[in-house]
Amino acid sequence: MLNANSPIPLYHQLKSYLQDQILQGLLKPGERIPTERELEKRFKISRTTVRQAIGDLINEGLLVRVHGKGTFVAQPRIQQHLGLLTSFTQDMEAQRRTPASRVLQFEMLPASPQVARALQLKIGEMVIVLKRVRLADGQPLALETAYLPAGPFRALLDLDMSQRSLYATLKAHFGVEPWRALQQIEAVACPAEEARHLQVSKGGPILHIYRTTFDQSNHPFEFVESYYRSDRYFFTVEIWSR
Ligand code: 16G
Repeated sequence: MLNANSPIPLYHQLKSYLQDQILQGLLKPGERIPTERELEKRFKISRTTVRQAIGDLINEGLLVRVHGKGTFVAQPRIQQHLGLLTSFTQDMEAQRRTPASRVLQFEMLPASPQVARALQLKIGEMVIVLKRVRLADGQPLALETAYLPAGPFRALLDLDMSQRSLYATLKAHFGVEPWRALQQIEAVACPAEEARHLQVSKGGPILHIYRTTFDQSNHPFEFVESYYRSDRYFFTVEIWSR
């Protein structure tokens, strides 16, 4: 029950109540929460109060509203540690999710100035372009376009990359392992094509990530431009004082 005499605003009390229900697993991911009318009746509060609490929880990513269907408990986000150089496959397996890829493009093309600079190639030198939708338990999470120098990695094109991890394949076939990477992250409005592949709204928030990965000899072997669903990821980084 909510306490109308408490100095804590009613909307905040309702919000805490719903948060607790989610944290305790009484309301489960994907489950529909009671309607505004039901909450209004059950707690004897105004529609405005209910809307304010639910609106806050939607903004915080704990609830999602599906037009015409209701408001649901959001899926827990993927926790990603930014200090660890791992592959998508490793990340998903560590979280007991099943990774999969849908290959959208896999071919050899001349390097653009941006790709050439990142891979320390000449503009127009051939690179392998591998564009994949990355899924976990069947849900699209990211769209990644990786560029690798065609010189050493041409034989990749003979492999079926919808079933493999790129990093595991590079290690097994070419003896190349990621040693360090430089990553940049920015928030952008999701472009139309990416929105379609990721099943998010066009123009909604999305994380745009660039990664250049270096091998054991500190030579760049991949440049990746990706779009990560900001509603599905939560990044953590540990920082130290000087
Ligand atoms: C990660 C990397 C990507 C790399 C991929 C390989 C980012 C933000 N992340 O998703 O650079 O190509 O792992 O994954 O770029 P895989 O070995 O599962 O194919």
